[in-house]
Amino acid sequence: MGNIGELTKKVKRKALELGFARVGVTTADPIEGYEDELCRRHGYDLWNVADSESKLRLAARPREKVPGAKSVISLVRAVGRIDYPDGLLEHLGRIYLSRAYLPPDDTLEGKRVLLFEEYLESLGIHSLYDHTNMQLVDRAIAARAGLVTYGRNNFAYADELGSFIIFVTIPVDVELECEVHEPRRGCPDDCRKCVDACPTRAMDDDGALDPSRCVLYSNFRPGEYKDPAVTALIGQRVHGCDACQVACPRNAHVLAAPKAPDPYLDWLAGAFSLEEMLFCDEAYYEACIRPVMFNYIRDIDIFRQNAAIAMGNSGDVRHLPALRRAAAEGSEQVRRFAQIAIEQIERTAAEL
Ligand code: B12
Ligand code: SF4
Ligand code: SF4
Repeated sequence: MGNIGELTKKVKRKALELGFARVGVTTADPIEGYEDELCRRHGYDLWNVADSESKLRLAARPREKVPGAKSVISLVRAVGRIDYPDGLLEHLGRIYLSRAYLPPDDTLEGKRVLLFEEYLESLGIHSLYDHTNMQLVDRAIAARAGLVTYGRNNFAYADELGSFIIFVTIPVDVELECEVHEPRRGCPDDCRKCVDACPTRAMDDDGALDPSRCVLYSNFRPGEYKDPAVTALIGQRVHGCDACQVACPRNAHVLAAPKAPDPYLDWLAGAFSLEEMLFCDEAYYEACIRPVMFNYIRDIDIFRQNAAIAMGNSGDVRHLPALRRAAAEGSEQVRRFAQIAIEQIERTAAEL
């Protein structure tokens, strides 16, 4: 193994060669202030944050969470320059459509990570990255490595890439040349566009998020835990939400820039429909759901429930025949959500 500076340069160069837009390295020290902030916020009960050993709190202590970790490499994938079809953006967040968040090993994005790890190994650096589970707090690590500043909307922004970036955070067993930067927020003091744009009012005036009100949280929870006060506000979104990023002036140049087509997404835009999702079978799941919604949900019934919720929110009477069929034939939870959607559409129609 060469000297630390040379080794770090090689690692960074390889990351860029493999298509990561930014790369930084920081220490495996705990993230200061993170656990206090987490405990101060509402809505994190799902992660059991009162317990100091909870998954989310441990994720801010790299050395403790990942035995043997000596430095942490922060990799950034830029996903803002993809031409996401409007018909899909109505229903899904960009991070999921990009297929780059927590990518499985047998996908193109997963292979990119594996190639990077193979290279590390060839330099005598062992990757301690967990390919399947949340491991460390991505944004705070990237902020300490000097790659990003925060937005009031909680997002991490990498200057001209905006917030449409996804992190892969790789702890390693070697001391590399580390950078340690103070985290900071890069927003004008008087801007609240993100807070105002949130469809579910999930952030307070200063941007502190209540995750239990965030759209994605509602999307991934099973039916019995979905909060009706939130589902009524999520509109057509079945997997994620970009409203607080799209409203942000720090992203305006990314949204206005030329985009590259993604042929799979163009195909998916023609194949995706809420009705197909409502009756999702194995074949439809494999072609249209798994490739963009593989991250959190393992129970196909939850996708069916999300489709019923979006149909109900649309108020569109054309959905009624499909919903009636689902209310008769679906599982208990699908029947329940289909029935709620039918009543919602009938109410909307009666009010017109
Ligand atoms: C749990 C989780 C969720 C939860 C809770 C989200 C949350 N904000 O806490 C739910 C399910 C709701 C969720 C939703 C989403 N998520 Co999520 N999520 C995570 C996860 C696993 C942990 C986040 C976490 O630590 N939360 C706890 C809070 C306390 O930490 P934090 O969000 O980083 O907040 C810090 C900042 O607010 C910061 N801060 C803000 N201003 C300032 C100012 C100063 C001066 C300082 C010091 C600090 C500071 O302080 C906090 C503590 O450090 C990460 C992946 C990972 N392994 O880290 C992805 C991650 C945060 N999610 C991501 C995304 C894209 C989303 C969604 C957009 C998905 C979607 N399309 O719907 C939404 C966005 C919600 C939002 N506004 O943040 C991306 C964000 C990418 C980016 N550019 O920032 C991440 C990083 C995944 C990834 N690998 O790229 N998510
Ligand atoms: S991702 Fe959507 S629901 Fe979550 S905080 Fe942002 S605007 Fe609100
Ligand atoms: S909308 Fe305004 S306050 Fe919110 S993240 Fe963007 S610049 Fe910051």
